[in-house]
Amino acid sequence: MVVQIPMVKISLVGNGRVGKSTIRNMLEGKSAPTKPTIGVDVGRYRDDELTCAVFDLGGQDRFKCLWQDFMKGSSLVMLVTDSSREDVEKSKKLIETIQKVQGAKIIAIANKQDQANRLNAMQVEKILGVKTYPMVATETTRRNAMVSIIKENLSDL
Ligand SMILES: Nc1nc2c(ncn2[C@@H]2O[C@H](COP(=O)(O)OP(=O)(O)O)[C@@H](O)[C@H]2O)c(=O)[nH]1
Ligand SMILES: [Mg+2]
Repeated sequence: MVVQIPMVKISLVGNGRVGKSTIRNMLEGKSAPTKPTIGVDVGRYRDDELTCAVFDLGGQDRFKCLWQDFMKGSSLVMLVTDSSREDVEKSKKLIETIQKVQGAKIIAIANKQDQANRLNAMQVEKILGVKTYPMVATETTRRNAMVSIIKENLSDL
């Protein structure tokens, strides 16, 4: 018997160059991207328990007007920040737009924890007001950790 696993939609949002596409590629088992995302890229993650479409939304300001439409139907929205104080403060302004997505759980990823002068996940969480997880998206060994973060937040829907 073939068991159908439902497809779950996940959206990655955040400012430009914070690591959204690197996270999408990491989930797909690919190495880091070199080109900026134009509009939207869709990745796919699949294992025995979970199949998901990972929407990676271009972070440039000119695409932000499209976000709300692209995020529709997401079970999980991950707000990605590079964990610099400047970017975290900027990201805080995005929370309101994200909160308009009906039925989506919202979490934040405090990426680039390998870089100097970054806020840790707890500090980022205090500023953004949503559950925040530390990440280094360029380290492929963190892939399992990334998958666990997703599963943990889908299971309590
Ligand atoms: N040092 C470091 N660099 C990262 C990390 N994640 C992504 N990058 C780099 O940051 C740059 C922008 O990443 P990208 O995924 O294209 O950002 P996006 O615009 O949010 O999609 C690339 O050069 C990545 O290799 C990380 O955790 N640590
Ligand atoms: Mg990108």
